[in-house]
Amino acid sequence: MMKDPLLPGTAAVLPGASLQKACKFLVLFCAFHLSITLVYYMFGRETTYYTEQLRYGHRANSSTGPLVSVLATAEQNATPEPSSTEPCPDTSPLLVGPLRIEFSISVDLEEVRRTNPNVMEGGRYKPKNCKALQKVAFIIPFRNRDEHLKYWLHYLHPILQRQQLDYGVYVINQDGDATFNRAKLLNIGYVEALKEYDYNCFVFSDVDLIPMDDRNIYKCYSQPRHLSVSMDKFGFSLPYNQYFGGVSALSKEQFEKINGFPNNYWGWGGEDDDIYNRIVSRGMSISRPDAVTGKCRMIRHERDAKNDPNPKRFDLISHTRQTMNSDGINSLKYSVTKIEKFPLYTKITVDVGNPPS
Ligand SMILES: [Mn+2]
Repeated sequence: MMKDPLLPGTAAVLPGASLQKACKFLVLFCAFHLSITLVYYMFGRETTYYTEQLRYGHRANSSTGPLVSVLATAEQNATPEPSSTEPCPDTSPLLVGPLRIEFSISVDLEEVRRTNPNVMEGGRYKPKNCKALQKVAFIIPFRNRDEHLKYWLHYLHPILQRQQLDYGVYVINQDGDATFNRAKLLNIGYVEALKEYDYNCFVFSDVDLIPMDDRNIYKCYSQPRHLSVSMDKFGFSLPYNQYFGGVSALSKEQFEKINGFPNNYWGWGGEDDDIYNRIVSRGMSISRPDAVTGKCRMIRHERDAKNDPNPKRFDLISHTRQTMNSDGINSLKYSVTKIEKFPLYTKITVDVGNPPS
């Protein structure tokens, strides 16, 4: 007959020695566990796991359990700043992917300023907890588009911070009402930004283009980068293979290699094709994000006054190779009318002159 071990008195059936052993083991295990917890509490803040978490923000909190969370708070209070000399990771852990972009909302710049407290005067930012991989100047050619600029600042500042860039925003405002000259304004932005800071990358962006995915990193690559590859205006595809308009990025070296951009394209069109020709003629190629990551929206608008299609553009584009050595950053002439530091951007008003009559 089997004995039921749960019946009273049946404990005696177990050998007394093994029960004692089991209890001893349990007590030892508890003591061991307690001491490990204590050791972690005292020295745990030194572990690399923990410093990683601090450096990259606190996204991991929910999955790491209460002990680490408590430590994180304690450590934050003890020392305000972890080292910022460590380079930022290749891929920012802060990216969120696809974004909802709409232009029906109204944007209040005071509110944008409040919600981006780490952006410094003139639209400057650098990550606090790591050293950014690139110093990027954003150059926006501009005239009378304050409404569009509001959207750009509203959407781009949070994106660029998540991309962990050391950056500055430069709005290059063409003074007067002569014919618009986009490429010349871009050249001026390059020169003026370099006077302020040691930028090594330049992103040239139209004021009315907003990326729809923050994985489209607004930085420089081993080849000149075309960033606005999938515009809603063109049915989310490239209008033609050589298209280099909208938003592009060139490193300082790449920009110097092509003598910057042309100064003699007055009015709408052609200057982006000239830039494309310059790049290809110097043996470089265009790098692009894929069509999904590269999606972006353009704010619908009427054609600006004094920016009619340039009738000379086709002739000019066909001679880029002959003209590019004498027309570019080495022949740039302009004067600065005014430099204004706003909380979210630097506005540089310039006189670019008039088209030849
Ligand atoms: Mn436009």
